[in-house]
Amino acid sequence: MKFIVAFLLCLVVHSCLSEKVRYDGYKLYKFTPRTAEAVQALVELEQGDFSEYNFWSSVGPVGIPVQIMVPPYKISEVHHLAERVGIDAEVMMENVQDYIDAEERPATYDTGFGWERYHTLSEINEWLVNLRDTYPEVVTLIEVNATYEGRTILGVKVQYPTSNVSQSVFVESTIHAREWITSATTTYILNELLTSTNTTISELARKHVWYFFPVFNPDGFQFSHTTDRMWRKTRVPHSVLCIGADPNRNWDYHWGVAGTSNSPCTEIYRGPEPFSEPSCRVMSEYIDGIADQLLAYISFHSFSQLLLIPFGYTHEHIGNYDKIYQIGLKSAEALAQRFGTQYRVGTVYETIYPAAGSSPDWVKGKYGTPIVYTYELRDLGVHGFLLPPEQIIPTSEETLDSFITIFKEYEAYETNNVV
Ligand code: 0X9
Ligand code: ZN
Repeated sequence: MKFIVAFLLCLVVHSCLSEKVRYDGYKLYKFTPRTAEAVQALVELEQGDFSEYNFWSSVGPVGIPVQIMVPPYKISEVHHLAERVGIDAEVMMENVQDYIDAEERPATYDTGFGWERYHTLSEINEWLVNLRDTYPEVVTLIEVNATYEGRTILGVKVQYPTSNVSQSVFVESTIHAREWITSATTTYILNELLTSTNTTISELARKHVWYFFPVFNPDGFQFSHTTDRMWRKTRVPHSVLCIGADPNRNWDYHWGVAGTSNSPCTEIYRGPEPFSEPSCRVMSEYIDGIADQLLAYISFHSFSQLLLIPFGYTHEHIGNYDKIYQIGLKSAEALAQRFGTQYRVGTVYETIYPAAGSSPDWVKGKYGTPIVYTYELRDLGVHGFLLPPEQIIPTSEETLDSFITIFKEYEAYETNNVV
C-alpha cells in the first residue's frame, strides 16, 4: 500500500521519475493583456494552485506581454479566455519539445570546456577548479556550503597580485535554473578577464577583485539537466505536491511586498519566510562578509534583452538612479554595436513587473552598493530559455562589450562627473 501511494505521488509530481519530462505539443504564447480585467485573469492563472500553465515571464501591467507555456489540452481553454477578457495571443513556439531537442544537438560540438554547447553542473565546477590550478596566483576557489540537497555553491575570486585595489565586483548567474545562457555567458566573461590579450580587458581585470558564482542555484540547475529542462526554482519541498521556491523572491529585503506568491505551486513562490532557501541564505552570508568592499553587483538572467536597475519592490528610484541609468544607456549602446542586438534600460518595477525579494534588491537596499544591474540576456522570446548553443558565443561577446562599458563609464563619471 505504502509503495502504491509513493508511486502515485511520484507520478503526480513527476520529480522522482528518472525519465525526462517531455513538452510534446506544448506551445509558447505571448499574451498581451489589453484591459485591467485581462491583467486580473492572467494574475489568477499565475497565482492559481496546481496551475498547469508555465509562466516564462511574470504578469505586468496592461500592454506588457507575458510569455506562457500552455499544455496541449489547455490550448482551446486559453483561446476562449483570451477572447473573453481581451488578451492578444501570439504563438511563439508551436512545439516546445522541438526546441529542447534542437538545443541538445549543437551544430558544432566542443569536446573540452568551450562555449559551443551548454555544460552540466559538474563540467562547470570542474572548469572552475581547473582555473584555480592553472592560475594559482590569481584565482582562489570559494566553496559556500550548502544547498538543500547538500551541494556546495562554487565560485572563484580573481585578484591579480600586482593590483592594489580594494574595490570588488560580484557576478551572479543561474539563480533561475533554466536560464542556461546566463552561466554560459558569465564563464565566458570570467575566461576573458583571465586570458584576453585585449588591453582594455586585461587592464580592467587588474583594476578590481572579482567574485564569480556562475551557478547560484545548483540543485535546480542539476534538475533542469537531468529531469525537467523548464525548472526555475530551488528543490526544497514546500508542499506535498509542489517543490521549490523562487530564489529571486526569497531575499530578506521588503520580502513579499509585491510580485510574489504565497502558493508553493507557483513559479514566483517566495518561500515560507525570508531566506527559507538554504542556497539564498548561505550566499547572503557570504556576500555580507565582503559587502563593505563591493563596487558592483551584477546578476544575470534570461530572457528579454534588458538591463535592469533596482528596485523591483517599489516604484521609488535608487539614490544614484540618474548616473546608473545614463551608464546603462551607454552600456546598451555598446552591446548593440557588435550585432545590433537591442536592449532596453530601466528599473525592474517600471520596465517589467513588480518583483520583491530579489538578490539585487537586497544588495542595493542593505549595502547601498554603487553599481547594481540585472541583465536579462537574449532573446525576445523566439527561443526564450532555449537559446540555441550557436548563440552562446555571440551573446557572450556582446554582453562582454557592455559589461566592460559599465566600468569604463563609471570611472569616467567619477573622474569628470560627466558621463
Ligand atoms: O522575475 C525575475 O526574477 C527576473 N526575471 S526572470 O524572467 N529571469 O525570472 C527579473 C528580476 C529582476 N529583479 C531585480 N533585479 N531586482
Ligand atoms: Zn531569471
